[in-house]
Amino acid sequence: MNRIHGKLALVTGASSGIGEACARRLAAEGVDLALWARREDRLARLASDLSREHGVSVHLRAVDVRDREAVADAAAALLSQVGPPQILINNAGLAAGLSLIQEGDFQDWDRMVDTNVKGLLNVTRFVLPAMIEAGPGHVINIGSTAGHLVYPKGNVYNATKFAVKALTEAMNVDLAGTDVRASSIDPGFVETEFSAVRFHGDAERAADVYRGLQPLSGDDVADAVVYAANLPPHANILHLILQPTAQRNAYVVDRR
Ligand code: NDP
Ligand code: 8X3
Repeated sequence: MNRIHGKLALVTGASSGIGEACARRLAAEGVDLALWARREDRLARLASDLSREHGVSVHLRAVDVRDREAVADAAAALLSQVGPPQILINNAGLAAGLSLIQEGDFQDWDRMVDTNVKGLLNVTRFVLPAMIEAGPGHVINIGSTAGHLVYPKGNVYNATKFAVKALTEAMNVDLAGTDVRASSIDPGFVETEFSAVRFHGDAERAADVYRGLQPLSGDDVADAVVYAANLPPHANILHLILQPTAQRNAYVVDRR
């Protein structure tokens, strides 16, 4: 049963990877879209594909979620031109670097905290009040297995994803008395641009992350997102951990 047809979903970080896959999967279910990311050319191509292939309406905006004023403007434009989304997918995020905490790079730390935590908060703060008023609604945060178990040199990235886990739980508590629910979908290794971004464009090092195993695809994660979004209003996934079968946990990775 399709319970999301005709709804509006705001997807942040829709220009690649998991966010793009969510946009494609949601459009296939007949969900109208608002797509945010910094690379507007990519959003424009995606929007034109999706409206042509699925007949959904797509509203796009170049937004850096770290820029609170830009997020406020984008949210105001969305709410006045299209209306409140019923589904908010807080996906924009990244890892920058992989180093011991005593050797960490301040710029990498700022990028991760400002995007994964403060960016998610910026978007949520400017969009959620209208979602609550319009209800029912669903906030789906993209967390990570990195938010359940730390790994060596993951330190600040781990901390941001532990924060996403905490914020998902906090949202659920604070949303009591409303018709909005909050979930996190928490993947392990997904082959996207994530590792190339983490290693500052070092493609060989990025490819090595997925060596000898079949990682998840963005589509695998999008399936989980749609499953959560499509649950009836009385049911909610709080956290859904989705790993490649070969990634038994952060430490036991079955590479063949
Ligand atoms: P990608 O690098 O492929 O996609 C990241 C997306 O986030 C891009 O669309 C990028 O768009 C957007 N983004 C990054 N920074 C900003 C910003 N400041 N403002 C707006 N948009 C931004 O990686 P993934 O698809 O893998 O990552 C998506 C989410 O999934 C992240 O939160 C990541 O932590 C999480 N995740 C990823 C896993 C993996 O193994 N790949 C596993 C678990 C979780 P643009 O550059 O155009 O702004
Ligand atoms: C991304 C998964 O294990 O590379 O969140 O941190 S991992």
